[in-house]
Amino acid sequence: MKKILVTGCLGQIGTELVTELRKRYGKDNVVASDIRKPEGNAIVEGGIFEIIDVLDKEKMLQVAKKYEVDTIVHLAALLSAVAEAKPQLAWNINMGGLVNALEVARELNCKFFTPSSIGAFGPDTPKDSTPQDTIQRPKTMYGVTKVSGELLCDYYHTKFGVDTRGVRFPGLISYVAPPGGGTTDYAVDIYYEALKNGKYTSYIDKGTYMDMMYMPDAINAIITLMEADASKLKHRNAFNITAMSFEPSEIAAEIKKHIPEFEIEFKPDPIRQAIANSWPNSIDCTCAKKEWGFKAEYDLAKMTKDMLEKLKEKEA
Ligand code: VAH
Repeated sequence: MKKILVTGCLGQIGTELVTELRKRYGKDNVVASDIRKPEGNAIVEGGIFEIIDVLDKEKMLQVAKKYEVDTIVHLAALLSAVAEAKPQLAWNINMGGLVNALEVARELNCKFFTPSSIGAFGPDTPKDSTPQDTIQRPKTMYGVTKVSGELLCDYYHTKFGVDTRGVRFPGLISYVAPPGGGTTDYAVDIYYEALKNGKYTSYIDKGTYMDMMYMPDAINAIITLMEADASKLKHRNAFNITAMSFEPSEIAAEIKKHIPEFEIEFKPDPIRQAIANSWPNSIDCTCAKKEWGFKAEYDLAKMTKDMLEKLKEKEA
C-alpha cells in the first residue's frame, strides 16, 4: 500500500484507521473521504479529505484518479440495527457502494479491503468455534449484505484479478468515535455509562455471548492483512478474526474491578436481542493466524483498563 483512499472515514473504524494510516504511510498518502465534511473534525483537518457519496461512482473514480491511489479501503456501510430498521436503504448503500468501489478498484488496478462481520453468520451456523468455511444463512439484511459482499469480492478477484481482501469483524470497541447503529454497541456504551452514572441498562440480555475486539487490534489487523504476501492467502476475503468472547455480565464484572459501585441491569431490546441470538458465541480464527499472522493484543481485562483510563482523560 502506498496511496490509500478510505471511504466512510468518519465512522467508528474509519476515524482510527485514517489516523493510524497517516502515521504509518504519511498524511499526504492517505485520502480520507465521507459523505459529509464536518467543520473542525480532526480527520477532516488532519490531512487530505474529499466528500464522496459511495453511490456516486464517477466522483469516487475522479478522486481515486486525482490522487493516483493504489489501495481502496471501503468502510462506508449501514450497521446491523440500522440496517434492520431500513433494509432497502441498507441494501442500496451497502451493495451499491461496494460495487462502485470494486469497479473503481478494477478500473485503476487498486488493492481492495472491505470488512465483513460475524453478522454474516445466521442461526444455522455452528455457534461455538464457528469455522472459517461453514453455513452462512443470516436472517438480517446486514448479514445478507455481508455475505453478498464476501461473494462479490471473491468474484472480483477470480473474474477480474482485483486483489480483494477482508475480515469478518466481531463487535469493535473504541473510545475515539462512538459506534453507529450496531448490535454490539452495548459493549461501548457500558464504559461511558459506568463512568458517567455508575450503572448501565443493557439492551442485550445476560448470557448472550458475542465475539469482540478492541479497536487497536482491529486497525492492526487491517494493515497486517493488506501488507501480507498475497500468495499465502487461501481465504483472501472474510477471514474470521476475534480477540475475545463475552456476555454482558462478564464485561460488567471487569468494570466493577475498577468501579466497585458499578451496577448493570438488563432490559433486552427485542430487535437487537434477536440479531445477537442469531450470531455465533465464538468464532475460530485459525486461518487468519496461519495465512497472515493475525494476533490480538487486548483481552477483556487489558481493554477495560485502557478504555476507562482513556475515557477519563477524554471526558475530563
Ligand atoms: C454491528 N458493530 O453491531 C457491528 C458489527 C459484529 C457487529 O458488525 O452491526
